[in-house]
Amino acid sequence: MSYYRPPKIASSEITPKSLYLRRRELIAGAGGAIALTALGRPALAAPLKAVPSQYTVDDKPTLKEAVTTYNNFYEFGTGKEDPSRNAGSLKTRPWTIEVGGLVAKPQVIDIETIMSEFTMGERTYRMRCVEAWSMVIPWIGFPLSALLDKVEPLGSAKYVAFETLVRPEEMQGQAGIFQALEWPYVEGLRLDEARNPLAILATGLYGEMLPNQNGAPIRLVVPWKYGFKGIKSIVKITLTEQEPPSTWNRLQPSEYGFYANVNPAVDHPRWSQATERRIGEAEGLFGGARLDTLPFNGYADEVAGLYAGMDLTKFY
Ligand SMILES: Nc1nc2c(c(=O)[nH]1)N[C@H]1C(S)=C(S)[C@@H](COP(=O)(O)O)O[C@H]1N2
Ligand SMILES: [Mo]
Repeated sequence: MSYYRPPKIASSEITPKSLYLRRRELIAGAGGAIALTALGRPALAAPLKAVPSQYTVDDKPTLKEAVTTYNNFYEFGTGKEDPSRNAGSLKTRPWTIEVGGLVAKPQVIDIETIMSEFTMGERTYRMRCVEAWSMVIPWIGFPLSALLDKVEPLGSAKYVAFETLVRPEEMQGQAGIFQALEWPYVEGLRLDEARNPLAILATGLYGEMLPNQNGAPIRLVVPWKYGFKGIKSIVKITLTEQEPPSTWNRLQPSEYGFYANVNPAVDHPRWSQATERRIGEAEGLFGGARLDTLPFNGYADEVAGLYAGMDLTKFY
């Protein structure tokens, strides 16, 4: 089977290392502090300091209005516009992430510590939902590997498990009789996938704090995988020896794999994955133009090596 080459990351986008390191210092000096309102909650439009990254694609970013109003976040309802209508009730401060399991230094890390300790970078990534629509999102975040380094995974650790908050008082999709999913929403990566430089924890988009509907205050972004792997509003990260459960795989294992790498050669049982609808590229806010879907969502150069032994015509 023949794959065509995805568009390369433009070499003009690659920041010379000296400049990159100098910018890092400038940012570190600025302290990465977030403006807080009188209520002690982060000002919504607070600009985030971020280092431009070489991991940015040339595709035109999707309109911010579409990125923040066409969402999947079932904790706030199953409709695309439910999260932007309903997620305002989520309190994102105080917020901690419990990082533990097979690590030398388990710890509970406060979001403010994360915001100030890690150097944030801006990365414009393609995002391909398993439902065959896609966007291009300028995220702000930092490599997941930096957080893993902090807790020092043990040699026995093979996977990283993630969990979203459970708080039905603030997440209306978790309250009431109809439950779309089993909570908490859970996801996982193999440790070497988690350590790939493309895997980030995002705290912002479009130069601002992450809106609640996009997974505030911190969510996973793994751009070579289907969107459902990008778990939102994370409260727990656990290093494990066994492959951890993931929400959509558990719900329907024949339709949603644990790996879920974007693959135009393997169709969903109910629809083709060969093409996608690029939101914002046709009339109307959510209108989409048909584009060919790329293997690994166009990130094969960076990640294909992780799956050297796998048959890419098969479902994983
Ligand atoms: N906790 C949680 N995380 C989630 C989801 C969800 O329902 N709950 N939906 C996933 C799906 S299917 C997609 S496509 C992306 C959507 O991210 P976005 O709304 O920021 O574009 O979030 C993923 N992360
Ligand atoms: Mo999705």
